[in-house]
Amino acid sequence: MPVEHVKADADAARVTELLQRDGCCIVDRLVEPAALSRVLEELEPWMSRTASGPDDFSGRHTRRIGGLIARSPASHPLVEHPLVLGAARGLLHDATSLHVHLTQVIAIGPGETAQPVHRDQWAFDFFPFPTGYEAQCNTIWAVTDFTEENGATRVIPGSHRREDKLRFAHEDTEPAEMEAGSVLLYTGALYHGGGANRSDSVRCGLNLTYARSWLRQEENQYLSVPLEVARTLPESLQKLIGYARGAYALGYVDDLRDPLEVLRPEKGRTGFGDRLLGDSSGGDA
Ligand SMILES: O=C(O)CCC(=O)C(=O)O
Ligand SMILES: [Fe+2]
Repeated sequence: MPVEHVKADADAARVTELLQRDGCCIVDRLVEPAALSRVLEELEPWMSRTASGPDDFSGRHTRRIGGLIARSPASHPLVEHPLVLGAARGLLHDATSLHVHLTQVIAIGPGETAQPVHRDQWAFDFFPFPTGYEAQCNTIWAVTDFTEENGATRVIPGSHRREDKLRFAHEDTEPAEMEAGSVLLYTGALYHGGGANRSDSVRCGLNLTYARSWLRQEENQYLSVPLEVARTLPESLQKLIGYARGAYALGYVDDLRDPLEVLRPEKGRTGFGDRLLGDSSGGDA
């Protein structure tokens, strides 16, 4: 079964519906490709000195560059893209809030072999989440075109409902082919993996993932984003990277202070429990 594509004017509820049904979907040309190449330009100082991965999972011909919130202001509108966040919140609707889980450019070089097929939620120490329960919502934005030949992400639509710890062969997977500017969304339970790159150019993707904010972040945002940079971010992004409680009492600072108060002391006490502050949606992060 190929991956379902929707147009850029699709609403978040439709994307959530597809994530629930298939575990993945592609939104075609959601942004101008230039919005993604700007991220690469900002990351150039780090890209050029980053080595490729040490093992088959990271990819021996693949370079991964993280810390995008601090290093790439151009990534911020993508991290906070309303359609993506709306779809992610729809998928994880019963969580008090969600937070950024990781930010990473994945540049798969020529000669790379296929990454082992996996579930991203295995990062949570292989905790066996019940079938149908999603812990995270992931995206890969196509910075370059994604083709079968250059290593488009391989996915198994519908596999988010399968048993845990299954092994799959290449023939079981489909390439998530898409034009630059498009985004693949997939759930934490979807089986997938980076594709082999048989072309002579680099396949570049921007992996931005979100998780229920009671889970530990894969990329430590408190240390990846220096405090002086975190202080300058818009409030919505501060909350989204972790300066908000993950539930009523989760992540408070010293005397039951909200983490946002550390970045924004001028706000005074923001209260204890977003839901008690007249925000019936449970906060915007
Ligand atoms: O780069 C890709 O297409 C997928 C990478 C991936 O799934 C991962 O590193 O967890
Ligand atoms: Fe993955």
